[in-house]
Amino acid sequence: MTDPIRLSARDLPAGSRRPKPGIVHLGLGAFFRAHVATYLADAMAQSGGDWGVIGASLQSPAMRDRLAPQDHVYTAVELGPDGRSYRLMDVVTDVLVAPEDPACLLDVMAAPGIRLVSLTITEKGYCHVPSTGRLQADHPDISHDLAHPQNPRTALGFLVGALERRRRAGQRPFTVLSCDNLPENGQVLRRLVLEFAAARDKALADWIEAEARFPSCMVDRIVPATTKEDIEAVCAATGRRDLAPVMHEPFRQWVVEDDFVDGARPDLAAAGAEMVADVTPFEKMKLRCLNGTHSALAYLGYLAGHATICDAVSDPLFAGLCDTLWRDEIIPTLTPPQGADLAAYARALLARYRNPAIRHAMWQIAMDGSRKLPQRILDTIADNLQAGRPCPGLTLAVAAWMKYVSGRDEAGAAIDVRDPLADPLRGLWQNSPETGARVDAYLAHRAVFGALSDHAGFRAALIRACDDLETLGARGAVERITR
Ligand code: CS2
Repeated sequence: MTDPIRLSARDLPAGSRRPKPGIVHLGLGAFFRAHVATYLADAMAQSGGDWGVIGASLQSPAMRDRLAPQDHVYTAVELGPDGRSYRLMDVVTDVLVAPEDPACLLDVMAAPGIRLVSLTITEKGYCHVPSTGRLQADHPDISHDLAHPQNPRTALGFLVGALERRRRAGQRPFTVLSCDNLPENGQVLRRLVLEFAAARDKALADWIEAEARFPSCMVDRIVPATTKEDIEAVCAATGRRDLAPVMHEPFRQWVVEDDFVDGARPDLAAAGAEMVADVTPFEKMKLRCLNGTHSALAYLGYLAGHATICDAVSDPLFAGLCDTLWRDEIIPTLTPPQGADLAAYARALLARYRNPAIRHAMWQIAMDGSRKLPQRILDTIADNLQAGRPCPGLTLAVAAWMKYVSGRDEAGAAIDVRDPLADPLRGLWQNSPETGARVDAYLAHRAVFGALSDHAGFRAALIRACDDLETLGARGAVERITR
């Protein structure tokens, strides 16, 4: 059998015109390529504009090595409950690998044609303290970047370095658009950039504060990690070898604050994005209803033996857990966006989770929990405590995270924990003499728990949840919650 031909720009429809670059995107992961990139492609198809993307990987050459040989073209595979569809994506025009040539990336970001720098660098990429949103000043890469501004490693170092070059050249700044799952992601990033810039040059920080824009946005699309089997299946279906396909659900949503430097942006509304004045109600609804139950299912479902979200919600016990969390512990903390029906939103989420074509692995959602829990679960717990509302389900999810990151499951088998705090948290569950000491050992991580570290009521509830988890197991503890 002949080897399949490698995907390339030759496979694009006749007459396709690759857009000139207008955007640098930091963090060329699957989510960007399956969500933001599809909106950009649709916006340009509807309204034109040179909003091509120069992607930049801040750590690894892997994505560049996969995309460059195929002219940065890749396949976006929509996995519907009733079948698949394939779309060739051509908005990425180049990929840089920052560690190979940081100065080159700084030059590209400072180029006048770049009017937008967007980011999907995951929660840990912000080098911030999750509970306060402040810069993690003792982060080794932050210390390095402050000392070596022409040779940065972090997104903050590149953003401030490029803005400094633009200021020196008398150019307008670019808009900075965080597309990560953080509450008020634009404002969090703005504060971090200003804090970092002020540590270098107060006048630069003042210019950025006055002239740059950092709109917040809410992004939503379930994008499971691409597997080797996915690559082979795409090859069989399309007759082309694509080493960088992305798999995604049909649903997508993008709600963006319309606050761009000189109004310069792609026509995202033409692509179906919602341009708003305040994204807060949308992001809180999504982070708590979707990401909060995602994390609860990931830890409790994994401990109960489920490998994917779909497997877990096919189990009536865990579908019932989601309903209980939405009804009793999450929706009561929300002010819905105007016209939104939160019960209907939750039902739609459960239908999305049930999509049998999406194999969304628990490990993918469970990773980096110390950076995800604050905005997904702990803030919701804090609001419930403030309102005097018990939240045993979310507290049990925290207990399950504690057990998960200890590195051992209920049978004592090792768990491949991927988390910035994996080392200090490993074994914490097993090594504590009794539950109170165990809980205190975790609550000592104030960067995760913030003010909850000192909340007696939360501590008592967490002790009860850990005891249930230890004596009843995840299934038994969930049964007690959802009875
Ligand atoms: C998931 C998110 O991996 C995770 O943590 O909860 O990537 C989730 O799939 C997206 O936020 C959905 O929009």
